[in-house]
Amino acid sequence: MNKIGTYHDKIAQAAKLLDDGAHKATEVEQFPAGHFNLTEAYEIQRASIAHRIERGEKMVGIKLGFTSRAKMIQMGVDSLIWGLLTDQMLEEESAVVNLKRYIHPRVEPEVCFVTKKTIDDPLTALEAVDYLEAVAPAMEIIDSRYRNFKFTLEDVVADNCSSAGLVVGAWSRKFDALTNAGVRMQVNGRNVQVGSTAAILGHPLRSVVQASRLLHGANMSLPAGSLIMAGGATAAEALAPGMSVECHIGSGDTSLGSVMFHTA
Ligand code: OOG
Ligand code: MG
Repeated sequence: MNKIGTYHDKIAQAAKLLDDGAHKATEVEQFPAGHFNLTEAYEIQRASIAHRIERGEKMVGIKLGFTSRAKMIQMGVDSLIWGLLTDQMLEEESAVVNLKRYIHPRVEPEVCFVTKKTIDDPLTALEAVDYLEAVAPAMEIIDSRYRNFKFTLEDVVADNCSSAGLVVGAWSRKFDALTNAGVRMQVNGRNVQVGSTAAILGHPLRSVVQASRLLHGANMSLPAGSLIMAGGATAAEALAPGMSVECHIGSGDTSLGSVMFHTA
């Protein structure tokens, strides 16, 4: 087999393995150290998403990962990463999330934006708001396909940054409410994670700036009406059946509101 054939096989095989893991909710082994580099990891990610699209899933946006120190420390990875979101990942707000379709899910408090114009050029922080339709409190359900949720930077990128589910609360245009707002995630009424929106790159709008740069660098454009998940503000918490999970962002008049779901 020629060299190019071998290279493409490596990407295709890893993508198939990870997509199978995600599709069937089964763990996969971490790849041997150095099996692929970061550029190849993003190729594997895109090839695995192609399998989802073939099954009829629709792209709905992008997510950023490791935009906060809390997340970097929890997972031992210290570079910003990004992945793609499909409609199959959307879980209904205030409804019951069936954990059977996940492997070992965790939840983290986030902020979600929806765009109103195509993003295909790098944006500054000042420009970013012009490209956004609204913002909402959100939670991401991450579910690494790797055994014991253990991975390297390359592994997690190939695995579409552990993307698995997301729950989005009520939309508003309260972009001002995002400056150093308190973030509280509760399980069955008890605080399990507390933090601030400032933990997300200093301000969640910076995630939009980073997203625009990453998209531009990858020669991709993000259509109007797409979601951008800004990244976890705190460490993630393991999910189990019988939980009511709620996330509050801000308080009083400047509150962005809250978002919740139950597990079964
Ligand atoms: C990787 C995904 C990171 C975030 O918000 O930082 C992420 C993981 O922790 O498994 O989604
Ligand atoms: Mg996340």
